[in-house]
Amino acid sequence: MWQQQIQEILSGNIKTLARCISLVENEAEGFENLLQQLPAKLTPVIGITGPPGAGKSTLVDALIDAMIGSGKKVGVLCVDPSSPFNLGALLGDRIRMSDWYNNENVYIRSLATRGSLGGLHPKIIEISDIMKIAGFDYIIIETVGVGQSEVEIAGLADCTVVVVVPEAGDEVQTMKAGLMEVADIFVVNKADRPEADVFVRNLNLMLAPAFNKNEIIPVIKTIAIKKRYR
Ligand SMILES: Nc1nc2c(ncn2[C@@H]2O[C@H](COP(=O)(O)OP(=O)(O)OP(=O)(O)O)[C@@H](O)[C@H]2O)c(=O)[nH]1
Ligand SMILES: [Mg+2]
Repeated sequence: MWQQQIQEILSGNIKTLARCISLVENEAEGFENLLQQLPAKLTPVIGITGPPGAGKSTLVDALIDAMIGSGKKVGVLCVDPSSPFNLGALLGDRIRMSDWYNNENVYIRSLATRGSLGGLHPKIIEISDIMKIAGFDYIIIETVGVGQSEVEIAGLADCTVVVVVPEAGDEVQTMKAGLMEVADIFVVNKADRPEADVFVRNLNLMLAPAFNKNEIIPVIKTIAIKKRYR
């Protein structure tokens, strides 16, 4: 049992991939058996997190564009907070990313958080393990950085990108501590805002203590909506 499905996923069968993800998502009968038989693959996972509305989905959209533009295949997991508060945003994601649904080099899958407030889907690790065998060059996981989710995503991702937006004055100081700690790369999105340069400078100052650990955390300005960075 499951060897046929696994072979199909390995050969890029998206329907079987989708069906097996649902099986695990719903913890349906046999899901543990399937997971036990999955071969291990090291497909790189990029985690995209940050406060609500920072432009994560817009950035993911731009990333997909760049990746498939260079001939890559990409799988995306969006973790939708099930709170009704975020329902509008969920719809927004669907609309923005809908362009990709018919592209054979892109697979986008939304997962509910199942009410675990701010958490990821309880089976996110297992679901990304299935995604890893499906022949993608990259896997992107988008999640809102609330609750403990950014810590969870950092544990799962090979590279964690924290997306923030420029705010006036000392707003950098009030950034959620968890977000500061998990970032491998900071993206200051909405750099079309006039506060962007000051914000980037303050962020770099705030990150300076981390240089003691010999790690430099890049800060990249983007205008995701225009697919631009500098
Ligand atoms: N001005 C400006 N607006 C942007 C930029 N990038 C995204 N936006 C807008 O910001 C809003 C939120 O963008 P999303 O991509 O949905 O943000 P998100 O972080 O995915 O939001 P959630 O998933 O709800 O947390 C949308 O109205 C975007 O059009 C940008 O570079 N500049
Ligand atoms: Mg989003």
